[in-house]
Amino acid sequence: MFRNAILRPPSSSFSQGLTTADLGIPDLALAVEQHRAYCKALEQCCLTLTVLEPEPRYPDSTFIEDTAVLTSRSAILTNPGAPSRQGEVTSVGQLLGQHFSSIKTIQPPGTLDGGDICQAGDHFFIGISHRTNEDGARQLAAILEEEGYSTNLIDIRGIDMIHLKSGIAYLGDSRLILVAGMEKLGDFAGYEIVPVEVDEQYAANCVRINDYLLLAAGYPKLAARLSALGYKTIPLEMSEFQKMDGGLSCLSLRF
Ligand code: CIR
Repeated sequence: MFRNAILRPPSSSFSQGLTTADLGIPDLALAVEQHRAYCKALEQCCLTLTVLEPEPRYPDSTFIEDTAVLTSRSAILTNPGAPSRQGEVTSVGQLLGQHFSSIKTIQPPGTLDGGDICQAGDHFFIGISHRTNEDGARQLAAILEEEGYSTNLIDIRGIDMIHLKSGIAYLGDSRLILVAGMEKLGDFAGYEIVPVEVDEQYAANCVRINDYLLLAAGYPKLAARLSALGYKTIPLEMSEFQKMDGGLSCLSLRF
């Protein structure tokens, strides 16, 4: 059960963030509107929100998920793999200090982005990507294992994906969403796989929160499949965040 979320709206420098998407320049006003709708959806999921001030010094700071990994036992502050994003962690760490009695930190030369971490109950899939290096992934695995979780590492450097969670999501009930082709990268035995076709890949980054599932709007095949499985989905417009390589999960830290 999640009770809280931390978010940061996009700032005036949003369009200067990192991106590989060739989808044009984001419209800030529309991004702010989409972010508001996202906040409302989290409230519908019964979360209490802490909305931080926009932070123009860090154009990617709205993608706040990358700054920490939160478990029921501790908060682990990351060291984001993109140098332009490493300063985002300080203010999030200060806030998390008010909520968590145990705060740990990924140390350089380890790098790690929260978007590479997928929790599935008491198990964590940890992506090694162009942002999360092997050192960072192993540091996190050691911290989590000490806390009693199991982990396994999934190397996604060979595929065209920014973060592990661009292609995988845990739905609860031992079910995993997986983009076609990813099943051969890791050991997913024991999970029921809900496959996502490559043309709907962006929608794989969905987020189960309590009784609901947040889903990017505009992906009818996955939406139909999830409704048929009984999930109550909340579709959200994400066009402006998609232009900056961001998905649904990266807009909040949930605990
Ligand atoms: C970046 O490249 O770091 C941002 N423009 C997008 C980060 C997306 N984060 C995520 O999927 N967890």
